[in-house]
This record gives sequence, C-alpha cells and structure tokens, in this order.
Amino acid sequence: MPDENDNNRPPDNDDPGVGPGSDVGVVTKTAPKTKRPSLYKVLLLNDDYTPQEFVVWLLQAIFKKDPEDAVRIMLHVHQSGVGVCGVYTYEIAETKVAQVMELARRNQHPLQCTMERE
Ligand code: TYC
Repeated sequence: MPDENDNNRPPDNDDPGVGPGSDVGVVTKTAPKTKRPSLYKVLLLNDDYTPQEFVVWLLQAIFKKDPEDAVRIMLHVHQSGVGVCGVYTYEIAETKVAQVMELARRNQHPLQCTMERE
C-alpha cells in the first residue's frame, strides 16, 4: 500500500530537496538586538570671572582629568571660548553638566556647561 509520508520516496518535481535552492543547512543571521548609544560631548564655556584654579579643580573632580590635562583643557577654553571636557552617553553627560552647574552656583561663579550630540 503506497504511503504518502514515505520518507524514502523520490522528491516531487518542485521540491529541490537537499542541495542548491533548498533551505537545508541555511542559518539566517539575525540582526543584533543591541544598538550603540548616541554619545554627547560635555562642553565648558569661557567667562571672564570664574577662577582658572576652580576650572582646573573641577575638571579633575568631575571629569577625572589628570592635572596636566585639566590645565590644558582649561587654557583651551580660556583662549578659544569653548572646549570638550569629555564624551559620554546621554544620562552620564546630563549628570556631569548638572554637577558642574551646581558647583558653579554654590561657589557663585558664572561658569556655564552644556552638552551636544556628537
Ligand atoms: N577666563 C577665566 C579667567 O581668566 C578662566 C576660565 C577658563 C573660565 C575656562 C571659564 O570655562 C572656563 N579667570
């Protein structure tokens, strides 16, 4: 008696079976679920009143710069008007900006800090 589900039967004409054109052995690579986060530059703005030593201290305290880097960044801001203190994901950048603004306010300095998408 003929069996419809006989695995040994020859392939139908439209069934390529194993080989070119068949899906056997094909592994579809799924796209990774993780997306790299956008990055933001934290910028320090120059002003005529905030002491240089305060800016150098703040770059070390908040942005973890070594003393040489902190002086270099402060002088760059002092001379060019604006400079990058670091590059972070959104929430980290937002927190750094808030910390700078709060320290400036508490010390009555007009120092301004902002962030910008890279
Ligand atoms: N221009 C300031 C001064 O001469 C120093 C300064 C540097 C202020 C960087 C702000 O982001 C700043 N006292």
